[in-house]
Amino acid sequence: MTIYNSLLSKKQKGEKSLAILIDPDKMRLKHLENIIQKSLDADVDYFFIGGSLIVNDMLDNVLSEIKKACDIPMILFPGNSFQLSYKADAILFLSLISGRNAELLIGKHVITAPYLKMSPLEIISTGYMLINGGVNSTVQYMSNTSPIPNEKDDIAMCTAMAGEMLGLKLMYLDAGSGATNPVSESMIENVSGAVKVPLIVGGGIRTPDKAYANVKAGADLIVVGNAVEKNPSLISEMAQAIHNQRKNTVSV
Ligand code: 1GP
Repeated sequence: MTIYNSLLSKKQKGEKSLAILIDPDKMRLKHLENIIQKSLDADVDYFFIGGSLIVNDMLDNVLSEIKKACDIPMILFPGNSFQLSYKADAILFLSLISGRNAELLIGKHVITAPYLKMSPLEIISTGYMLINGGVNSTVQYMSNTSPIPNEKDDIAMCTAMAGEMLGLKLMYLDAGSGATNPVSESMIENVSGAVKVPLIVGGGIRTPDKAYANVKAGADLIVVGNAVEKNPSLISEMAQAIHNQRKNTVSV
């Protein structure tokens, strides 16, 4: 089964997933081993691999290390069009639909399309929506776009609806890495009610309680980076919060 089809079937069953975000720039291999082991123990569903800048040559190394150690699917979450590798399983083909920078809506896609066409990667078109997380995020600066204000649920809903109508297969609400204010439950509830495609939520999620509140509000997949980078022991608590919701939903 493809990764996308597994996301769809989980959504149908009300099962929720956790992805751990690994930024190859920040990751030392010793630390990576620990994150992989804890992810295996906690039954983490996916690894997202990416960062706004990748300034070293760690991308391929990180992918090889994960592959050697486990079968958890590796999904590229590229901060720019150079962050490509055939070693991953899939790529989020991101269109920054919250912004009005044509390069990030279609321009870079034209440049990377021939490479991706030849690649074995599963390509998952994704409507990427940057939400104001209370700090000037790297994505905001690098993309030269304004995020959607965090209380404007209606703008987020209409943006997601338009993205779905354009054929995008996933929606991603991101408050940006290290956000002080993660995406609100109210926005998650409104956006998840407005579209049928699976909804990813990330940015500034630091506690299992917030992860739990997000899946309750309608998120299908929670992405956590910084918090587990600082404290890998959080992985099991995060997974429990998200997967317990899974059990509760199934047994209803
Ligand atoms: C992925 O940007 C997030 O959506 C990750 O954010 O590093 O703050 O968890 P954190």
